[in-house]
Amino acid sequence: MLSDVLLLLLVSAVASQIEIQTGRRLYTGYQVVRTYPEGQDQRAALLTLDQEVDFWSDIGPHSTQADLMVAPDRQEVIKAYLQANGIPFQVLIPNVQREIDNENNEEDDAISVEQLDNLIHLLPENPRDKRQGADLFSLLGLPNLLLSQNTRRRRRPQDAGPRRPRKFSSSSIPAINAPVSSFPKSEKNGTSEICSVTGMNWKQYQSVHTIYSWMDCLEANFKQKVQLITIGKSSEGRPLRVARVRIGEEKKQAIFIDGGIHAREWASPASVTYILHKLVETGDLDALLQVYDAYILPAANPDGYEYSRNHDRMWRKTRSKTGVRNILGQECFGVDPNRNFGWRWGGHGASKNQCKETYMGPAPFSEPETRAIKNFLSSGKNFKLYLTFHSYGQYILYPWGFDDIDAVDKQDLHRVGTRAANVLKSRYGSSYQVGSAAQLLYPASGGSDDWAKGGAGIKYSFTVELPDTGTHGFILPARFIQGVGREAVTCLETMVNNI
Ligand code: 0X9
Ligand code: ZN
Repeated sequence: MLSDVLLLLLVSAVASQIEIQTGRRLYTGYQVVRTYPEGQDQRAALLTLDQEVDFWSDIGPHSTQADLMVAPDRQEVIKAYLQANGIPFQVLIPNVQREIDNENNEEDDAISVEQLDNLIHLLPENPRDKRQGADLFSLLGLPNLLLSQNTRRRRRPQDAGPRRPRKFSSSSIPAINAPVSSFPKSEKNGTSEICSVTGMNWKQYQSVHTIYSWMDCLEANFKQKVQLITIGKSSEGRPLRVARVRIGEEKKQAIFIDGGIHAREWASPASVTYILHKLVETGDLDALLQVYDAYILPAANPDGYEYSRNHDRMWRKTRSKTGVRNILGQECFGVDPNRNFGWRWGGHGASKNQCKETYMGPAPFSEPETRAIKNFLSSGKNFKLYLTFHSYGQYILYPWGFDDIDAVDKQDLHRVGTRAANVLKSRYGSSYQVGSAAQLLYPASGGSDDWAKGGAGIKYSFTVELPDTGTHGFILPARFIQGVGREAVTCLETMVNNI
């Protein structure tokens, strides 16, 4: 009976809407629904929706919330299914396409971290505080109008008088409650102006082309500090480019940071380039560079990122060919890079199905992107910290991710993660949860963090899930980039000071 219903749901699934002129996939009327499963039966009930919805967050054996993106013509039946199974839910995003359309608008004012925080705190922060939002909207399936209205950014009134002149502190770390200004065209030391000719800025999300032009410019203009290294090529032939940032001649112990492993998590490359900007152009992180060489890979999955920019905003994987078609006859591309690393590869949370978002690939390191990172991390550089930025959820995660097993030095990892979370809280008011990936999120094998620790032997290995906690999810409006970038910088600095 259940399988009949599922088959019916499956067969009636519509082909996605495509904007013919641009070849872009549209998400008009798609909703993101946050569900709050209680117990194994409800989690199992959610997992059967696998063919029907796109899970924005995975479900583990202890998950108490999961976000699902649901196509317009499935919403009624999915909500009825949730109700029938007693699973509380609320609509987080009523129209995904509207978020996409507004995401990359350049605005005059960057939003302050305090404003960001106010928005974020409209939602329950702790996934275990599931009653907060759920009771209001759950079983009736009412759209969350309150949230969607309150989280719209208010425009500055026309008659609000002259703007205050913009200021920019030479420090990357604004004082608590200090007004946070937008990113200026030129900084006091004038250095950032040199490479802004490439079109790089943190008011908008940038293409791989712009990011790479800017990196070229950094290398050309900061010869003493920056050297670019191409560590490999993506499936579609894009170079995978690492910036080495070093002060002085002598080789030091090192840190490695990557962004953009998952294509649709745009906050990640934006924040990692922001870190690179702070390392190179402002001198704000020179203290760090007295002790460490920094290796920065801002676009770890450039094919996926470009595909997400140009064709399907919600693309997650790489773009390699699998040679397999789905039941609708469409070719299934790509491997989840964060299921393709070779530490306990192929275990929990990784799919063997080529058409799934968490496809682990035909073999560990089958993807040129993951292979390049592996080879680089194994190249004898004395790495002390591996830091990979993802979004969303505001988590600081450490190994192990493949299973609910404590790392032998879990206490050390937890101490460093907690320190970073505490500083983020006191400086910006932002809440990050800290824990092992498998315990706090869900078990998922083949992650880069597990391989950095297990395979490359880097003791301090972290995955940071950047903001927000679900208001916008993956589609974080560009006005938040600088606030989130500052949080990424603070996270890095605090970790480095505590390892
Ligand atoms: O599932 C993932 O790969 C990461 N979450 S995301 O929403 N960005 O996709 C978390 C990875 C945590 N680390 C491991 N499971 N090893
Ligand atoms: Zn991710």
